[in-house]
Amino acid sequence: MNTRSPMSRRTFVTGMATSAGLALTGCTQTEPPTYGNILRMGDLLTYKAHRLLLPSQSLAREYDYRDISSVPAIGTTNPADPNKSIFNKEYGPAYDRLLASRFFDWRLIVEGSVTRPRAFSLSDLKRMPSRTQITRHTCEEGWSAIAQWTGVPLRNVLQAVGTRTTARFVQFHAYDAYADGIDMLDALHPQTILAYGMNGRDLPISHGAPLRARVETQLGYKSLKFLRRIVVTDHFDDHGRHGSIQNGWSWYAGI
Ligand SMILES: Nc1nc2c(c(=O)[nH]1)N[C@H]1C(S)=C(S)[C@@H](COP(=O)(O)O)O[C@H]1N2
Ligand SMILES: [Mo]
Repeated sequence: MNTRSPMSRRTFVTGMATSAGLALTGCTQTEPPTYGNILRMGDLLTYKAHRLLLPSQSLAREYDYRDISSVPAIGTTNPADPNKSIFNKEYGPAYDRLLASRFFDWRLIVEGSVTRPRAFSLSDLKRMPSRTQITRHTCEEGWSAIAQWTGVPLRNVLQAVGTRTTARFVQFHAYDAYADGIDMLDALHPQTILAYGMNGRDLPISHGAPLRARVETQLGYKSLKFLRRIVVTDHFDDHGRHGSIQNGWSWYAGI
């Protein structure tokens, strides 16, 4: 009697992804994060499959000027507004003061697993190499929009502060109570930029002034607006109730 049931397609595919993931773990530095929660296994599989199947530096599609569309402003549109649900009591009022100085006193702190932690002014960042790209923003809510973004590649900023060899993640902290992170592969991706310009002008307040992340390889919620601080870490951190997982969104949202 044959006691072995035929392997279902799903078991097969899952098995493939899992062994591929294990193989990947063995050969690269960017081991996938551990969520410690079985419901998050799907994210883990997506992460492993993407990391295995997609060339790590393959570019997201870039568009032409005539493709530029209007872009709705979503989530926090001004961190100084106490009526917003993710208002931060400490940094909201600080943002209000920075607005008054037209971001002259604003600094981006970059620290953590780096050899030369530093605070960058907006003009420091504007003096660094820049990249301009016309890309499609895809929101988890189902809409997408195309805009032109100008900024400094995150990899140049990471070079300037000297990431340690143990560094594996880059965490973004904003002026609202929102924080999120990406792995080193996405952080070093040529299209991952810290944008201070949108459609040829200064980044508008509602879209994240003075500086926002553009992570073109993932869904829109990974592109944090209103950046305040970047922390390079050796370990995974999903930021609990300040992170995307509190919305039921996966930490990894590759597209
Ligand atoms: N700090 C911060 N960053 C954020 C958000 C937010 O509420 N606060 N919303 C996210 C979501 S869900 C999307 S779709 C985009 C929206 O960017 P936009 O307002 O420029 O369209 O920003 C992302 N980054
Ligand atoms: Mo979104």
